[in-house]
Amino acid sequence: MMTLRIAIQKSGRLYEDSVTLLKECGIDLRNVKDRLRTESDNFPLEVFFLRDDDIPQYVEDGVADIGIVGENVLLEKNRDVEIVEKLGFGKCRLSIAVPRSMVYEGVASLSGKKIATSYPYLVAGYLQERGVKADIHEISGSVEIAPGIGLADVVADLVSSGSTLFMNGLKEVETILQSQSVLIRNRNLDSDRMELLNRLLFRVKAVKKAKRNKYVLLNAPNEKLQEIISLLPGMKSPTVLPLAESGWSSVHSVLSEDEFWDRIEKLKGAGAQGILVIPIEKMVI
Ligand code: PRT
Ligand code: ZN
Repeated sequence: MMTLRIAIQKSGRLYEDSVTLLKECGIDLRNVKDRLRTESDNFPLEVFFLRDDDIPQYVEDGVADIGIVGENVLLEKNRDVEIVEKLGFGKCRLSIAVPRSMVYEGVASLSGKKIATSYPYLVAGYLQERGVKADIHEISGSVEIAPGIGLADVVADLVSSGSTLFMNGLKEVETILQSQSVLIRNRNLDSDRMELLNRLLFRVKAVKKAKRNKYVLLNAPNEKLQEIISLLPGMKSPTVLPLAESGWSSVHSVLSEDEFWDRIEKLKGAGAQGILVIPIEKMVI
């Protein structure tokens, strides 16, 4: 039978979120603990567990049809694959950081410096675009300690909270790239596999959308109903049901994360009471 083959990280920062996403898409995986390969009982999906660095090449070569990987790794490897969807997890940035004591006056200050990084291709491109000549020194891990042990003057490394840089006496001075995990695909999928990918993608989008939205229930005095409804966009329009107590209605709707608090405050101000907020598991519109 035709299956779609997906490559995900074997262990590391993207592993849990990748497996969770598949689960939320209703795809059950067997023997995840073996972490070599597995398949699903209820969706024609075969999963390969790999080092993240190898995923772009496997997908380009068609050994896997699709994959989940950080944009940082994808762009560094410079493989010819297509980004299908941004997944919203594994967010970080690739930044240049210099010792706190160093006087930094823009990228020109990097001229002639020795830069330690695991992203030589991206760093070289960044510097070249800005006409800066520096000496890139590729190392595979613990980049942040390089200046401290005299291996390099500055670093280019992934940052999320910034605490690793801080603890190593470094300050972030330039952002080369903002990154998150993405779903990628081989450029030459046949129509059967494209169809499976589209089924998977439909579910991924429903899960992503649900995460960005909340289900809201509240009680409204009938004389305030119009004002309250105008504050709730909903998917089409809010549901309004009479309460047992006369003069009151129950209003149900959906609110997106970015406008959530603002709307809740306005709803309270308009006379809404007993506001309940409930997470949404899937959202198909
Ligand atoms: O074994 P394999 O090769 O598969 O894994 P790996 O060791 O190469 O990668 P892994 O698991 O560390 O990271 C996988 C992916 O997670 C990265 O390619 C990024 O896309 C994403 N990601 C998100 C991060 C971070 N956030 C992150 N903070 N990857 C690494 N870091 C490291 C960073 O290098 C630094 O050492 O965390 C430290 C900084 O964190 P803060 O919070 O102190 O700033
Ligand atoms: Zn890696």
